[in-house]
Amino acid sequence: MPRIDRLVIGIFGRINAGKSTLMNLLTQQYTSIVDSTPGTTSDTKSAVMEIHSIGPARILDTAGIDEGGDLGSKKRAKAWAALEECDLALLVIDPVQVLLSGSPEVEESIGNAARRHGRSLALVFNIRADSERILAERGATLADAVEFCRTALPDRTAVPSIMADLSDQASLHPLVDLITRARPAEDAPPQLLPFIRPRGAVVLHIPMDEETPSGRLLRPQEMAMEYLLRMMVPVGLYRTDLRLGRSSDAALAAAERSRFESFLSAFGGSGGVQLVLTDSQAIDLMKDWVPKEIPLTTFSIMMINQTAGGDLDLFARGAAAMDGLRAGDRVLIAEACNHDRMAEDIGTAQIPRKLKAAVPGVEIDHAFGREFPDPRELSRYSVAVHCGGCMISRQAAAARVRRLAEAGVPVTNYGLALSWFEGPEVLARVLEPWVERRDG
Ligand SMILES: Nc1nc2c(ncn2[C@@H]2O[C@H](COP(=O)(O)OP(=O)(O)OP(=O)(O)O)[C@@H](O)[C@H]2O)c(=O)[nH]1
Ligand SMILES: [Mg+2]
Repeated sequence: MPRIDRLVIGIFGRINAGKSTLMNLLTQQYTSIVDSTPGTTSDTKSAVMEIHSIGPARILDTAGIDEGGDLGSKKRAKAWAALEECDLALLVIDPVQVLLSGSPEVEESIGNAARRHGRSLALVFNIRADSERILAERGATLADAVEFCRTALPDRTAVPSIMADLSDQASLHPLVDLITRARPAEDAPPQLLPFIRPRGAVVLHIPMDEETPSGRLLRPQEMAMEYLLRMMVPVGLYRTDLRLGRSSDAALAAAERSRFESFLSAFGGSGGVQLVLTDSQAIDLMKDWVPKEIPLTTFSIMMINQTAGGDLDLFARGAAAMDGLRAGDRVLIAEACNHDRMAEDIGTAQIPRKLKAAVPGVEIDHAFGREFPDPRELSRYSVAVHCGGCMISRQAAAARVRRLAEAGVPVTNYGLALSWFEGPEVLARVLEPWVERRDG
């Protein structure tokens, strides 16, 4: 499954402003239910599409953020989460609705939140067939109403906007044009393995345990293979039997190690292999089996470097922060995908076991799937350990990192944490290929 970098467009506004109407106009189908009942959209509705002249996009239609009560605050939390992870926030404003309500405070809070999270913002004034007539009855004009709404917004003259009747198909063109103008400038994602050169082979070490799904390889493994083949780099695939490799029977363990060593030597000695890229959970074996002169790193470090836009340093600092963990400190283990968890699952079994052994008395919580604590809840943690994030978008991963930064919580990932357990030299070793690149 290729990783498609989609532009994420979020649709926000007060109840009944016409958000779902906009969703359906953009996707050109009845994606979201449109109804005059206030609060029709509850959960965030997501649709993927190709927008001509823009490319692949994901559109998020959210609930109105101004609903009261318990359900209202649950809907609001979902909408704010969508705001954090979109690239561009479209704020749908019905100027009649705002003027009649007497205050543009809902629009103001969305504008402020977009600014606080550094999201690009554009305004869509939804002008209905009867908007002008209703305003005229109150002695106001459309221009008055629009100006009234704009006063509430940060940088109000600079925010791009359109006025359109969203129930009219003819509004599609100006809408796409607005998105084109307002979308943030693209920064190219960093290369997957930027230090690789078209010379020696790269060995991908894929041990496959009982959790490995059959019928396919994992996404990071496929991505690495594709990247290396494009680079004309020879790729060696190798599977260790972890049970044998870790066996207390020295002869069995030695035999498994020597099987790996003969594989490496088949490439013509250490000069023939420019990197061993391993599943992080096998770092305990690889750190000894891979000769020191061959660079060694892990799939999950590769993934987090790309997902974090090259800011691997942040995660290295998070790993260093694990040195300061003491009894009673809380650690959050976060995993972005949902899978059924087997006995030796990395997030629920391996890392907690090693962490408790390394720091007796440490407390561990988990966050799985799409849910992620807000900065207030996060501030109780001393460190967060995140998975490679291969199943969530770059934007969603970045939103999590921002939440952690806001809460002042150092963050690291599975690969770095598993290397940290093996000691400072091993941690430095798996980071070295990435550091070299920055110096050179
Ligand atoms: N005439 C006209 N009606 C519109 C327009 N936009 C929305 N409506 C109507 O306004 C009502 C609410 O529209 P929705 O698109 O469901 O609004 P929403 O913002 O998604 O509402 P919630 O999900 O309840 O927050 C529906 O009855 C729509 O038919 C428009 O541009 N022109
Ligand atoms: Mg709706």
